[in-house]
Amino acid sequence: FLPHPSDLGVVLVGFSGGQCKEGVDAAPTALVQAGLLDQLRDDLGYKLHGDASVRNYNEMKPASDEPHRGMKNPRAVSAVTETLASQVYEQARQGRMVLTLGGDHSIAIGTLAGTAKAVRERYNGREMAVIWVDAHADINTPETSDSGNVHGMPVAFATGLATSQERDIFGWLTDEQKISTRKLVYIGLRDVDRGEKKILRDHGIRAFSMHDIDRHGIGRVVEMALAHIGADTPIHLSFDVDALDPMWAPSTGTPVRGGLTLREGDYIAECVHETGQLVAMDLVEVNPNLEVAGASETVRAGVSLVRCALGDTLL
Ligand code: 5AB
Ligand code: MN
Ligand code: MN
Ligand code: MN
Repeated sequence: FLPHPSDLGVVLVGFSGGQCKEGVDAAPTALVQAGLLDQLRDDLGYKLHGDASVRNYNEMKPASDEPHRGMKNPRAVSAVTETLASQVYEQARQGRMVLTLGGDHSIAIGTLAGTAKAVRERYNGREMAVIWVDAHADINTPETSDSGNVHGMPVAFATGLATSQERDIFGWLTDEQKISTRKLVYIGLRDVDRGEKKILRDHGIRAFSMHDIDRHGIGRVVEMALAHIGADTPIHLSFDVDALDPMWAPSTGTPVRGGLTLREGDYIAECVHETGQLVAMDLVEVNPNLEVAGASETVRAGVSLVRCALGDTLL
């Protein structure tokens, strides 16, 4: 029942409305120009599906978009992610692995919704697991968020910890599109807000911080993360490039020092590939307009992470 190994649905999301810095919408074009899709086709042998051009989702602007419960651009982010949910679902439902290139991390509200629903349908109601690799937990509710930026909230909406009655502000999310906090695991955390720490604790969510990686090493941490998920569970990997140390990925909106090395990031991706259970990957938060001197390095790091997750081997 696993995705056909060589079919890949590609979704290119030029969107920056989940946060306040322009430029993260330029990442898909930069990643494509760096040769990512050519490499997936020519080196790794994937057959690519989906729209080959980057869609400018920043154009999806509702007439008025006043903040709601502190959220900025709530209707725009909601409209974009609702569209994305069906795009990703369409690809996943046909048994294709889905690669989404963001854009800021708010887009994961859409990508997770799309794969969660497709996995339930294709695997007899089975719940998928999510590996969230990030410096941040992105599990603020509108009420716990200090910034109002929705890219800090996608996990809260995806798990149903944040809900909404307004259809045009994430009220479209159905139960079959949501994921379980039990099947969620974090790697790389080092900048978690106070309210988020309480949410992680209250719900017993499995999280491996940089401290855990220092203590056990990346090998053991990935082993524990995969053990938590359990074998035979479809995996959605959501990779925020800011999980990497700014030394390797400086061009990102919310960099935090003390992060993963490029090899540790690649290693996580390689191990997820090795499970044979990967059904979708997001690569988000590359912003080529920031720390411009390091932009090509950041893009190259992103290319490397995706290649590793999709089965590139060293030997
Ligand atoms: B990212 C912060 N927790 O909610 C917030 O880059 C940062 O997708 C969120 O991980 C970072 O604004 C969002 C302070
Ligand atoms: Mn982050
Ligand atoms: Mn993130
Ligand atoms: Mn960030």
